[in-house]
Amino acid sequence: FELESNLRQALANGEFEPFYQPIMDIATGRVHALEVLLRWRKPLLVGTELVLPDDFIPVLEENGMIVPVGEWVIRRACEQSMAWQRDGLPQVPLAINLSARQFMHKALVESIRRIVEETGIDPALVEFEITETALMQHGEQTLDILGQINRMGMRLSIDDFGTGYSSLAYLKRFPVRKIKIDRTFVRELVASSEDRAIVAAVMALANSLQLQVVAEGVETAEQLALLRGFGCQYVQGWLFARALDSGATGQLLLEDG
Ligand code: G
Ligand code: G
Ligand code: G
Ligand code: MN
Ligand code: NA
Repeated sequence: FELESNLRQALANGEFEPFYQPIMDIATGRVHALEVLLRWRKPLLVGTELVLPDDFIPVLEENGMIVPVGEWVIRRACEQSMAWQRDGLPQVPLAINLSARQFMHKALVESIRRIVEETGIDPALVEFEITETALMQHGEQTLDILGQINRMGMRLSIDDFGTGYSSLAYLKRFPVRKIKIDRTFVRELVASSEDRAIVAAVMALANSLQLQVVAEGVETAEQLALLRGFGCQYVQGWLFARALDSGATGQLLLEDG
């Protein structure tokens, strides 16, 4: 209960803060996109503590606050992207996570439309990441909402791919551009021939469905080399950068341009 009321205050007091983790293009070595990863700068008696999503997103999903907080994240990240644009930094798409609960909320599409109008962001610079499990949960309604988002010019990715159970027939019906191979398959890539077989199979599937692939959780040069060999185009992980605050991200974009 205390956590819940702290989270309500956090939204009201502006304690949430988007961080940004680069998704790299293997071929060019440049930043391909930025995944938006929420942090909570929780005030302590002295100073603040940076709280990671696993410690508060599940609570927000449970009590429904993920709807207003999620809307705030989209708006804040789009405003930040416009600020970088005004500073003359290279334009890269934002990849924003959406929870299943945000999908069940009727106003999602309308609030996204309003944020696009009010911030002036180019919809082509916004992608949404939805987990495989969330996609499978709501069937036709999800398909309808994804279609509306797609018609606004925004792209969709499947997050944590391989950890849920997706029907391949379904995958074909969703207006999805990218899949993100879950980091659990990348972690043991060097040691595990099974994980290498899984990643190779996902790459083959992605190629035949003309989907782009991002590998998550890349921590070593050996993992990167294997992924490159499998034909993976995009990579994300601590080998390149952690999630950074907006200042450090701006600096990264400056060096990247
Ligand atoms: O860095 P990491 O600990 O940031 O994030 C853990 C998980 O929290 C992510 O995989 C993602 O699923 C979830 N998450 C992070 N930021 C957001 C957000 O802004 N909205 C939603 N819905 N989920 C997020
Ligand atoms: O939405 P999603 O669950 O995919 O969010 C990405 C999560 O993975 C975030 O919690 C982020 O901090 C984390 N992450 C990013 N890069 C790495 C990495 O190289 N290794 C590990 N273990 N986690 C990572
Ligand atoms: O330093 P920062 O507050 O961004 O890190 C957030 C959390 O993500 C840390 O608690 C840590 O567990 C994890 N993390 C971030 N970067 C790395 C990294 O390069 N290596 C490891 N092992 N963990 C990291
Ligand atoms: Mn994600
Ligand atoms: Na993921």
